[in-house]
Order: sequence, then C-alpha cells, then structure tokens
Amino acid sequence: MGHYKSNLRDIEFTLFDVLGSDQQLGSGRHADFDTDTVRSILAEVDRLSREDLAASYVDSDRNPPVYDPAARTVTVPESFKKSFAALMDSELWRFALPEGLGGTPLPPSVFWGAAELILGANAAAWMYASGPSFASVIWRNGTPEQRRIAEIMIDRRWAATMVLTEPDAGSDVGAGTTKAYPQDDGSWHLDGVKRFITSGEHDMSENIIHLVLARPVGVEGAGGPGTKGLSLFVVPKFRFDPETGELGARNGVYATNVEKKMGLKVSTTCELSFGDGDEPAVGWLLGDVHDGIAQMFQVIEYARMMVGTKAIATLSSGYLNALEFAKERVQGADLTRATDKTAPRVTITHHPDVRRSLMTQKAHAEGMRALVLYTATMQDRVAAAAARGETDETAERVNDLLLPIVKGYGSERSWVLLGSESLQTFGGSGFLQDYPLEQYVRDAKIDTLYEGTTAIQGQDFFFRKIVRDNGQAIGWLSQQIQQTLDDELGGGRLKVERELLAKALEDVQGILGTLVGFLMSSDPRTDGGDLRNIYKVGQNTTRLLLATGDLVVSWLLLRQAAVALSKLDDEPAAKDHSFFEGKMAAAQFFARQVLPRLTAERAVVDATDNALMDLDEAAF
Ligand code: ST9
Ligand code: FAD
Repeated sequence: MGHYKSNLRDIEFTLFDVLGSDQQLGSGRHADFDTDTVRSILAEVDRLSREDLAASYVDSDRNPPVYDPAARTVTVPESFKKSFAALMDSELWRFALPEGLGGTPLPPSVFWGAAELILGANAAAWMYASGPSFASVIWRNGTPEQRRIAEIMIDRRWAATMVLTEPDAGSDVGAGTTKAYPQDDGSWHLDGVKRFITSGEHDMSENIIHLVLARPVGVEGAGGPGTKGLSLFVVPKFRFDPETGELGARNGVYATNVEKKMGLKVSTTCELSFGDGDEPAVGWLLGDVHDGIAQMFQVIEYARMMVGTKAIATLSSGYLNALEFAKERVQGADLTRATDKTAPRVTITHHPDVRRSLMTQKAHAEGMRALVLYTATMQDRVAAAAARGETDETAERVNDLLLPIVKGYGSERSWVLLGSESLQTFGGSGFLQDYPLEQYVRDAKIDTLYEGTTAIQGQDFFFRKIVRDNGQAIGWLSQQIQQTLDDELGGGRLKVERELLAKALEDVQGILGTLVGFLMSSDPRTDGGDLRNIYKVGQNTTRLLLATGDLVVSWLLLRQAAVALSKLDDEPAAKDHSFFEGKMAAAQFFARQVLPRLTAERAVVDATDNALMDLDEAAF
C-alpha cells in the first residue's frame, strides 16, 4: 500500500452536491464533458495518484537528487522519474491549457479537485510537470514568435521555472539586483545570481525554460527601483531553433548549488547563476513589454493556489492515515472503566481525547477542501465570463480575496495540525519513518514559506484585497454568509451552529473594523493621526487572515452539513448514512470548538497597543 489516502468521495460531494460544479458541464466551453465523464476522469486521477505517483514518494525522500558540482547537473532518482513520466504521459495537464495551445479545459473547480489528488500523492511531480502551464503564460503574454516557443515547450515537454528570489531579495522581490542588458539582435543578456529556484536543474526534460525577473539597464522608462522596475525574461537552459525547437548551444545559466533541505527533497531547489561563465545568459523580453511583476503574478496566483491545495491535500491524507491507525491501535481501557485494572483494553478511537483530535483533523481537512473548491468556483465564473467575451468582476475580486486564505490559512492550519494532531495520533510510532507522517510534516512546512510567507499573505489580504478593494469582495462574501443565516440553512438541527457562525461573522467584522480604525488613525494628515498606528495593523494582519479562514471554513462546513441533512432525510444506504453523519458532525464540531475562539482573537486585537514596537531590541 502506498502512503497516500485520498478522499474522492468528499471531493465529489463538495463539487457536485454542494457547489454545483456539474451545472456548467455538457454545454458551451465544456460541451465535451458530462458529469459521468468528469467522474471517470477524477476516478482515473485518483488511481494514478494512489498508485503511480505515490509509489516513489518515500524512495525519493530517502534517495534525493544528486548534484554534481563539476558538471553542474542533477540526477533525479529513477523511482521518481517513473512517477513523473506517468504524470506527463497521462496528459492531465491539457485540462488546464487554453484550446489554442492544444488544451481541453475542465472547469477550474473540477481541475483543482483533481489537482488535490496529485498534490497529495506527490506534489513534487506536479511541480516538475508544470512546464505546460508556464507555456500558457508565455502564450498569453508573448509576441507571435514567443507563442511559437510556447507550442514547442508543449510538443517537446520542456520543463520551466519561476525565478524571482535572490540572496538579498526574498519577500522583498523589488530588492532584486539581477540585470538585463539589451542586445542589437533584440535579445537580452542577463547577469546575476538567483536563489531557491524550484526545478532549476534536473535530468527529466531536454530543456528548461526559466521565467526570470531582472532589471533592464539603459532602457528609458524601464529598470527603475522596486518591483515595478523588473521585467520578465524567457531564458532557456539550451538555445534552440525558434521554429523547430531543435536544441543548440548551452545557454549561460547554470545551477551553481542545490540546497539540502528539511523536506520535499526530491524537488530540487537551486542557486542559478546567469552569465557567470564564458557564454552569456541569453533571454527574450516576454511580450516585448516591461511589465514583469504583473506578468509574474499570473504565475504566482496559480502557484499560491497550488501551494494551499498541496498543504490541505497532505493534511487530508495525514488524517486518513491517522484514522486507520487509531482504529487498530489497542491501548488502555475505556475512560468509564479506567480504575478497573481488569477492564478490557480498547482501540484508541474509544478515548475522548483521540476523538477530539481526529475530529479536529477531519473538520479542518474537509472544510479547507471546500475552501479550495469554493475559491475555484470563482475561477469557473471568471473563465465562463471570459468565454462569453465578458468579465465577472465580482468573481475576480472574490477569487483574489480568497487566494491568500487558501495559501496562508491553508498552509498554516495544515502544517500545525499535521504535527500536533495527525502525527500525535500515532504516539511514538508517528516519529518513525515506518509511517508517512514524519515525512508529511517535513514536506508540508515549506507551504507556509514559499510563494510568500504567511506574513506576506496576511498583508496582501488586508492591504490589497480588502483596503485597496474598498471592501467590495469582503463585503460580498459577508453578505453570502449573512444570507445563509437569514435563510436558516439546515433548520432546527443546525440552529446552534448558525448562531455561532453569526457571532463569528460579527467578531471578524469587529477585528476588521478595528484594523481599519488603526489604519485611518495612522494618517498624519488627519487630526491626531499618528503614523506609528500602522504598527498596530501590522501586528494583526496574520490574525485577521486566520480568523477569516476559520469563518469561511465554518460557513462552508455548514453548507455541506445542510446538504447532508437533506440527503439523510432520503434514508440513504448505510455507508452513505455514515458519510452524511460525518459531514454533520464536522460542521457542528468546528462551529462549537473553533469559532468561539474568535471572540478572544477580537479582544486581543482591540487591546493592541504599541508596547511591542516601543521595546528596545536588546530586551528581546
Ligand atoms: C516560489 C515558488 O516561492 C515556490 C514553488 C514553485 C513551484 C513551481 C511550480 C508552480 C506551478 C506554476 C505554474 C504556473 C502556471 C500559471 C498558469 C496560469 C493558468 N496579486 O504591493 P506592491 C503585483 S516563487 C496580483 O506595490 P511591492 C501588481 O502588479 C517566489 N498582483 O508590491 C502590483 O502592481 P499594482 C515567490 C500583485 O511592495 C505590483 O505587484 N515570492 C499582487 O513592490 C506591485 O505591488 C513571493 O511570492 C497580488 N496579490 O512588492 C514574494 N501583489 O499595485 C512574496 C502584488 O499596480 N512577496 N502584485 O497592481 C510579495 O508578494 C510582496 O508582497 C511583493 C511586494 C513582492 C509583491
Ligand atoms: P525573508 O523575506 O528574509 O523573510 C524572513 C522572515 O521575515 C519571514 O518570517 C517573513 O515572513 C518575515 N518578513 C519579511 N519581510 C516582512 C515584512 N515586510 N513584513 C513582515 N514580515 C516580513 N523563489 C523563487 O523565485 N522561485 C522558486 O521556485 C522558489 N522555490 C523555493 C523553494 C524552496 C524550497 C524555498 C525554501 C524557497 C523557494 N523560493 C523560490 C523562495 C521563497 O519564495 C522565499 O524563500 C520566500 O518568499 C521568503 O523569502 P526569504 O526566504 O528571503 O525570507
């Protein structure tokens, strides 16, 4: 048995019974897909993930890629190559490509449902396989010649990378110093060192296309300070014939180091040096326009969704592994007979604290799955509007609002719960390599770090997605939650949960109101304004992000529970009965055990002062 335990049942329930993702199938852009076809695609992705992709998960952790510093090459373990080949051969990546690039797009919600399975089984395989998705960014933004590069990338299955980070430019991408010099033939020569580049070097494709942020030199109107002065360059590992793709000379970009890491070891993390040898690092300006950070954010938005989904998929598998273990592990007597030394020993699922832990894992894993899929339904709306030649501004804004929650909240909750609850369920065995949990914990920690740390997600959420949006998206979302309350969804059975949700909505709105108050009072142009009040905002943006995540997850669990209730009325078969009872239990547990804490979070926010910022650094 492989490590990965999927939950296709819950994915399908959420997609089709709760979110109605099937309603867009069979017509328009998705005429080729009906519900049965989509279910069979999901079933095949599930099989591929549990078998072919999961197969190399452990081996490629214990035998990670080998870097040869003399040749500056990387050899990936054979077991992983097999998984990667299975993923590429499945051509699942075509479901996310535009038609013009040979794609047959699935609705994004269905796509992300399938993505969970792959990311849970072997996230690194997904990352190495993202060449076609990167090609779609080149296709969307490129000149006609560059569109041809996108086609070649797909035909020849080239890999790709996103290259932002430098030793002194991590969260602060705008501090990057890599330079790009224009050449007479229209190409550019890049010069600089980038750090931490995922898939930066490996031996699984004949070429790698690097999408690199660099600062143009000597170009009027470009190359200024900060992120806005960065442009995006397409830099191949090997030069190639732009018509046929036939490989030419080695380009001057090399992996000059590969990091040794805590987890996700099979995914290479490379230092890339541009133009430090005899050959120049030749690249082309994407779309022939200096709009690098905006172009790169098309990649980042996708990658943030991917990272959140990866984290949540790992928690789900961690929970299901823990559940299986708990059902078999016999230890101790039932608490009601604890003093009776002759009482029969029971499986640990009988212990109240183990049940608390298991339900904490289940409610979060399933609630956050719903968060991912709900966010993806906003992407469904955006794509459907685009196909009609329109824009769905609300869906765009709400998707933008939810992305930092998927990424920031999803990764924080998953990483913490994987360690504190899923691994813990195994007792000391969880600490061993006999079970997948220790690797899950190591592999999931990165999710709170890359693609913008949690602090960056919190700031993005408040300053960009709420304040700069004039509260439109958060207002819309609050209205949706309020509607659920007004409609008395779930009737009498979920009355208590609705009351708790109403209080949580009030608390989150209270936290937000306090932060907006701090922000306004930090404007020195207003009466009594004190610029340092912005620190009070900065102390609490992550808190707001996490609190809003709890609120949205609880709302989605409640919506799931209401559907489950109506299904239970139809007296389903025993197995379905248990599934629906489980949905009810998860919603009730989350509302009763998680939401009340938001009142305390609000009190902390309301009491914020600047003592922390006034403290001398020496006192830390
Ligand atoms: C990394 C990779 O960590 C890890 C995993 C790799 C896996 C690889 C495979 C993944 C698959 C990918 C496939 C791709 C396929 C795509 C398919 C598509 C279908 N939203 O606030 P300002 C823009 S990589 C959108 O002033 P600062 C915007 O243009 C490294 N845009 O920022 C804005 O202009 P305007 C990851 C946004 O103070 C401009 O930026 N590193 C957003 O200058 C300036 O904005 C990080 O993530 C947004 N949310 O810079 C860095 N925000 O305002 C984290 C900004 O006019 N640091 N823009 O619209 C940050 O995010 C910082 O906040 C900062 C600050 C750098 C943006
Ligand atoms: P720093 O930015 O130095 O942050 C250090 C700490 O300070 C963090 O806790 C952070 O939250 C906090 N902090 C920093 N600035 C602020 C602020 N303004 N306000 C509040 N808190 C702040 N990059 C790529 O370009 N491409 C890749 O493919 C890629 N893959 C990666 C793979 C791995 C395994 C790793 C580890 C990193 C990868 N990265 C990649 C880089 C990654 O995106 C950065 O590590 C990340 O953005 C954080 O930057 P940093 O490590 O320099 O930390």
